[in-house]
Amino acid sequence: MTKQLLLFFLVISSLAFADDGSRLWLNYDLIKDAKQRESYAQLAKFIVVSSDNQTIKIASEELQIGLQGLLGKKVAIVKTATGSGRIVLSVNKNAPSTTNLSEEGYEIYTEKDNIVISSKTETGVLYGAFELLRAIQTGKSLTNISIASSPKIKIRMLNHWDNANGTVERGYAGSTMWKWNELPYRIDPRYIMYARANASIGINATSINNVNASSRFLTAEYLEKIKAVADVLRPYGIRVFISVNFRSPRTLGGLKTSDPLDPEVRKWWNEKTKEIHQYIPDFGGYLVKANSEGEPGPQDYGRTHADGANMLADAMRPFSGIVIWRAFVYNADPNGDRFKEGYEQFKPLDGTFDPKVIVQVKNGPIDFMPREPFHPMFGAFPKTTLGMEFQITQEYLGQSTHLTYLAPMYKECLYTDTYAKGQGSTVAKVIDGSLYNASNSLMAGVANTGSDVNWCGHPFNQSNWYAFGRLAWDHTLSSEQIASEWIQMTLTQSKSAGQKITDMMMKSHPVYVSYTYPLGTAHMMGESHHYGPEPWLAKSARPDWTSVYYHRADSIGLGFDRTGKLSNALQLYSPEVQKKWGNSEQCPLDYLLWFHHVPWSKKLRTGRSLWDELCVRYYDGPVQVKRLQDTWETVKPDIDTETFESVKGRLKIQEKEALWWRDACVLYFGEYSKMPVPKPLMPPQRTLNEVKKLVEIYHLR
Ligand code: GCW
Repeated sequence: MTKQLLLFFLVISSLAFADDGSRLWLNYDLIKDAKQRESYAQLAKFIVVSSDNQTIKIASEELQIGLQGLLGKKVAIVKTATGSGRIVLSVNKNAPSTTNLSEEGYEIYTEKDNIVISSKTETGVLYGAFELLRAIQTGKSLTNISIASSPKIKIRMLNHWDNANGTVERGYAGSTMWKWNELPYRIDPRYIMYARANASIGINATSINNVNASSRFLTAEYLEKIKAVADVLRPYGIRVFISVNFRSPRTLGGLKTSDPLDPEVRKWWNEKTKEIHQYIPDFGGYLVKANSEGEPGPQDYGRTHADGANMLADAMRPFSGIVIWRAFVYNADPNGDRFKEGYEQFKPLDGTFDPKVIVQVKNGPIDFMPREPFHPMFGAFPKTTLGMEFQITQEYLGQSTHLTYLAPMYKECLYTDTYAKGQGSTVAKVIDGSLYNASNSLMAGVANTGSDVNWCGHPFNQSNWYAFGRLAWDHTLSSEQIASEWIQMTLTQSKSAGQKITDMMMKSHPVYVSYTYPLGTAHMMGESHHYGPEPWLAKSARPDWTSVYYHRADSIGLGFDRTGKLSNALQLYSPEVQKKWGNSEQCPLDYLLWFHHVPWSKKLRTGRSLWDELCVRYYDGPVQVKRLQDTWETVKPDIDTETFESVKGRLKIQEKEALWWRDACVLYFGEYSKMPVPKPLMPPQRTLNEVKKLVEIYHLR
């Protein structure tokens, strides 16, 4: 064989086996260990279903596809079977096994060499089927398996920021996955993959369009399209929501106003809501961004957020859906503090929202920064149901090129104590409804899906979708466990490689923060595209869209004093939190500059001055990225070639850009501190102007 021919065959065979990432964590690759395969096969001879319900059919077929892949053999779906090795799917409201389960909860147990998946609902059985597959994918023993699980949060939701024109706001994985031009006539098979992936992690709601919403989504033409999507997602337990533009009564209905107290406007929404239900009988409800970043809202008519939300809740009254009203609002006040805006605008409204309304609050008070203190609204609104909004898409977190695993960041927020009702009043308890006995609960994640073959751009970005869903189901799961599950289901069956990759993932968020926003700095990214460093940004359409507004660097020091002199934002928190963060000597270093303006030469508890500590962290970031690269090299034999190369290339970009962040910030802040980069660190090899030029390229038209 000639060399060329050999090369050709090599390329072809590697393509044939290449993993393009399209199957996400449901790749169901054959279990390599034959013994283990055989032991599972003994317990999986038949899938027994006695109902022809569509969701149960989906559950049984998923088990069949999964087992076929994992065990390499076809397991028959039957109505009855005798003997051992049956996997029985059972929906039974009154079975003793389901008594302590919520509607969507499930139990998996063994009964005489058979495995039973039992739930009060079909969707619960589907979740149980995925759990059983996950147990096999992650190599768990099924002998005497006994799992009972109910979701901690009721609405576990993805928010798509997808536009009618096919783009995705803050999307880094191609264009929208919704083919608006083809719907309702063609159903892209990816919708089914999307539904399976979501159901596998318990996501049960999705808002399909951008919160910067076009009224188009409420036209009959689009409702037909959305209906087609809802019909696909329904049997997977997923309800569809629509983001609405508050001005729709004017733009779409031809009314003179969209004032929420105007009877004509109310009538318009009532009728529109009825009309939507003709297409989508189980419509989830509305998601609204109002009076925020130029979007219309009730304040345009001198009304409050509650007036707006309650009007929509009224329209939803005859139906089971709800209204999700976002608290992401802020005005451009150069002398104010954006940190306080959401809290201050909503606080007087606590107790005035309709029970059908959930107020959706971003995890932090500014805007999905790589590290933010928890939003002060959590714990301060006993009479309002607050939902959590996390961002899965990595707007400020390296988009599609930096490896950043977000479960630790989500958990850091969820497990911070608000002290609202004494010690142990964590954000998680506010969100899951247990702190205030709320009847509803919500965790939403801004989706990172797109038209890319692998859905999410960076292969590791899939893990953030996965982690979000797992935590929305059960926020007590550890970040390590979630990472390790995802790796085994997606990347490799090798235990040692899995351990190394878990380690990489667990380090990735702190590493990212280290070279971008150490010590509690925030919002210093490039204007509008939000990528790369631009700490010198001083002019923008709004003062609170600049960088200098946030870092407040001057000849004395760095950081935003929120203890009272410049802003009293700290007072929005309970006294215990104020005590923890309000004293610059005790404030955790990760949050320090969120709350304090610290002199450059001030000695921190690390023994270094602020300036030295800042430099040490900026310099450590790129070094750690190199370590990630080194570790990645060692797992090469255990990873699919295409995935391996894709991550390897991205880690190279990440290193280059970590150095870019480091040099930009160290050179820029050095102009204020007037202090040298501490030895043995080497000062940057380029000038501030050279780094600024790199950023200018981004703004060239
Ligand atoms: O994070 C910011 C984004 C905007 C986004 C806004 C929001 C949808 O830069 O693109 O708009 O937040 O959450 O409403």
